Amino acid sequence: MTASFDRTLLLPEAELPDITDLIAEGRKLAKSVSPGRSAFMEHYGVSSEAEYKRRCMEEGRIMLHAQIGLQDSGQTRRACAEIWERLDRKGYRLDRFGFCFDNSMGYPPHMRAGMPRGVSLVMETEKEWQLLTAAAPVACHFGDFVIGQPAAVENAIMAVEAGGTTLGNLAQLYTYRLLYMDDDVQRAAASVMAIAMTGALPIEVLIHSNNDDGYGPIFTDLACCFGLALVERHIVNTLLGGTYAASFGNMFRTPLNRMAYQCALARISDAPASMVYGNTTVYGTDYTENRAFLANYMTFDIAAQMGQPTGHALVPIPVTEYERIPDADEIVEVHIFSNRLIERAAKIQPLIDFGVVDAMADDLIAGGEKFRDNLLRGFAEAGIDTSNALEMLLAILRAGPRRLEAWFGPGVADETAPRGKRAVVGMENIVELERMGSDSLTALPPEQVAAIQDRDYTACIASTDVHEYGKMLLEQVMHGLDVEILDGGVNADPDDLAALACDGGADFIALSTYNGMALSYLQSLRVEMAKIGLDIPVYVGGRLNQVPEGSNTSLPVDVSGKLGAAGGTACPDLETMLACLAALPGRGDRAA
Ligand code: B12
Repeated sequence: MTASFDRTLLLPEAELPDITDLIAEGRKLAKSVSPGRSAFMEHYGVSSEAEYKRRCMEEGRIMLHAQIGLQDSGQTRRACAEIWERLDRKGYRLDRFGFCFDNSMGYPPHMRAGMPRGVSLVMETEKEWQLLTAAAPVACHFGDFVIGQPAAVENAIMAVEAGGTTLGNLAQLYTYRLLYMDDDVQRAAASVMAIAMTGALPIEVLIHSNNDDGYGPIFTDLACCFGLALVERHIVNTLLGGTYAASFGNMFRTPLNRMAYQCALARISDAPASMVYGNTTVYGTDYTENRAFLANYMTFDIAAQMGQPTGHALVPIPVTEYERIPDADEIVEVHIFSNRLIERAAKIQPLIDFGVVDAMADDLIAGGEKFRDNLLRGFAEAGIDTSNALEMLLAILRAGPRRLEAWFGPGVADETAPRGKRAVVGMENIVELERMGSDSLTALPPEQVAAIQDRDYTACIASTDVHEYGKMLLEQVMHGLDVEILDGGVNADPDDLAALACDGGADFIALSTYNGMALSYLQSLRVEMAKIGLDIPVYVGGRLNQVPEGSNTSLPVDVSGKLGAAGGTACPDLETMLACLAALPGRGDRAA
């Protein structure tokens, strides 16, 4: 089944930037870019990370990646050097560092100063990029806020000139909309140019796309996620002359799904891939429990790499990750742990039945190819030029995951399934989320249920950033309590959100926030609400923290205690908000 819609639904513009010009401009730029040499390149005598990865694949070496998320670039450099040295002294090798760039890095350089800052790394000068790649002989993965962002071209040039040869993150084009940046055409065009530029460089550059950062987590069928990776590969490799490298893992809970996805990627790609993230969604506040999850997913990821190397470096996630951004000690600890697992894995790998993994990989490939073919046919029938990378990227971005799945998903029709189709391979997080929602509803005292249902509430629900699960959970629970919902979307701008709540007659705003801007966002929202005379409760949940001005650790601190004074109600959990809602005066009472 394919969709039936018209081009103007997704591409209403009379004219878009000319794709031939964009590609030509990108290729011309490549001539003026001088690829730099990093400490990693000098140490291993390679011209790119891809070359190094191929060498490791031949040697059967399992590569490891550490994600580093401090805000200050000097502290980041010192942490990189320290982590590498401490592991080296133990006889262990760290292959790559991934830098968690701050979302403010996605704005074009001239706009950055006045834009909201999150908790992650900010690089102000060219020198800082150079110093970062010189800090340790470890490949530098510029995986976030480069490709897919308004600053794609500027950031890609900086990265390549500093010696970076893996750049991401194409999937973020769809989901990492920056606050106050509405121009998705510019964002997609900049990404097209940057990718075309990398394809014309004299060195090999991988275009990383973390499938979990894009629409992956919102699809209910993993085959759609794989299918979108196939579409992206077509866009990057065939339409733009770049080299696509798919990444995944944050959202993948079961070893079988992890192994099968890795195996399916190995079968469809001839270039080395970037990295497999550890499963971040499974962690909670208990470090001992987290260690059990860590050992579980790492063991099977290692076994999968031993069976079928893909060039993916594995990313063991520090056990503190649920609570806060991990520090150097925690990163060193998790790498020692993982190196010991690698040493032991050779004895486990032969015990695994790879036939089961292969069978699921077959399903993913068959389902993914069906998704890709449905999408290419559906877009073409709608009048979208499927040989035009800009049109393709924009159409995907604007269609969104729910429509893409409903239109092109490979599952058979099933009215009871969330998107009307039975998943080929179910997404565990969506299933888990639905379980959380129904548990919450079941556990709610009947008098609270009755009180909320009685109130005839309208809720305006939004997320301040890309994290959508908290919002989805809120929607499910509000729906279960007969609360009408105004959808404020994700990456919601404070002014748009205030206007939506006001125009839609919302009784309250429920805000989910994760990027370490809980307080500053609430303050901006209250300013916007005051401008239009709106005074309703604002419930805030998620990660209620922020990096304090002038912090010398650059780690975020809890701000829940300050939200009340800023006009919000801090909600450590759903129950806090539900108790407040049951106690609020009803519509009739307020009118009177
Ligand atoms: C899933 C996830 C992602 C996914 C999001 C997928 C998606 N489309 O939703 C992806 C991979 C895309 C992602 C990206 C990023 N992430 Co993230 N992510 C997470 C993760 C693993 C889970 C969060 C989640 O959704 N949980 C599921 C929800 C349902 O459960 P919960 O959080 O426990 O929420 C409970 C309550 O808080 C409540 N709740 C939630 N919201 C609300 C709202 C209201 C009103 C109420 C009443 C209740 C409520 O509901 C739940 C049940 O009680 C956390 C780490 C972790 N294990 O928590 C990091 C985490 C939130 N991410 C983090 C970061 C830094 C990022 C990035 C900025 C990294 C980067 N530089 O690229 C980007 C975001 C960039 C952007 N543009 O916004 C940090 C935040 C750091 C901080 N503030 O201290 C965390 C904590 C990881 C870490 N330790 O570093 N992430």
